[in-house]
Amino acid sequence: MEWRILFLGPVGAGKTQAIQTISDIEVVSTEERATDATALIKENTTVAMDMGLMNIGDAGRIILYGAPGQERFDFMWEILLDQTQGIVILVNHASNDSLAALGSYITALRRLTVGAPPPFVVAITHTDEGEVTDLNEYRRYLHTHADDMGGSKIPVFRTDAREKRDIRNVLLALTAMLEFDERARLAVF
Ligand SMILES: Nc1nc2c(ncn2[C@@H]2O[C@H](COP(=O)(O)OP(=O)(O)OP(=O)(O)O)[C@@H](O)[C@H]2O)c(=O)[nH]1
Ligand SMILES: [Mg+2]
Repeated sequence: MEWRILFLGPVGAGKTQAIQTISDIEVVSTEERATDATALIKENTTVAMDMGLMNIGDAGRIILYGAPGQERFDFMWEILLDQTQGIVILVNHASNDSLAALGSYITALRRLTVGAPPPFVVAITHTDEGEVTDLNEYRRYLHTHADDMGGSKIPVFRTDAREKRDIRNVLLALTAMLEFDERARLAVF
């Protein structure tokens, strides 16, 4: 089985890092030196996409795509969404607008996908840096703002994008969801 999964989320959430952490091949990245507001967050930013690969079991593999976080490259989100069956929304818990950021990606998914949005999970990063909170804040938000997409049943994980085990858990949960999603199983690219 081969799955194609897209990491979406704001600048600095850890999309590129997550793929670098878990990929079994050398990651293809399109990083450029950041300018303007992004430069305050980190040195480099993705301008087109990242691509990696994770082997699962004997026969399976996941092709991993990372989107750019900057909205001026959001045309890439649509292109990448067309190529992928499942989505991980990464949210930087340490930013002061993490719930709004989650909301904007929920809105983007609604806008950019035809019919029901593809299965997705939410991975909260940088929890070691932000204030200690329980993840129910995010679950409540999804319950209220994404009821049409599964709401409070959408899995929310505490994830450090630098930790292999964390990323693996997130991806295995998402592939389990894809197994049950007829559209995902039948997708041909
Ligand atoms: N402390 C801490 N650092 C993290 C965590 N997750 C990711 N990081 C770090 O945060 C930074 C995230 O950078 P990237 O992976 O480039 O972020 P990105 O989402 O690809 O950002 P753009 O490509 O600019 O949209 C990296 O330095 C990671 O090592 C976490 O849970 N805790
Ligand atoms: Mg990146």
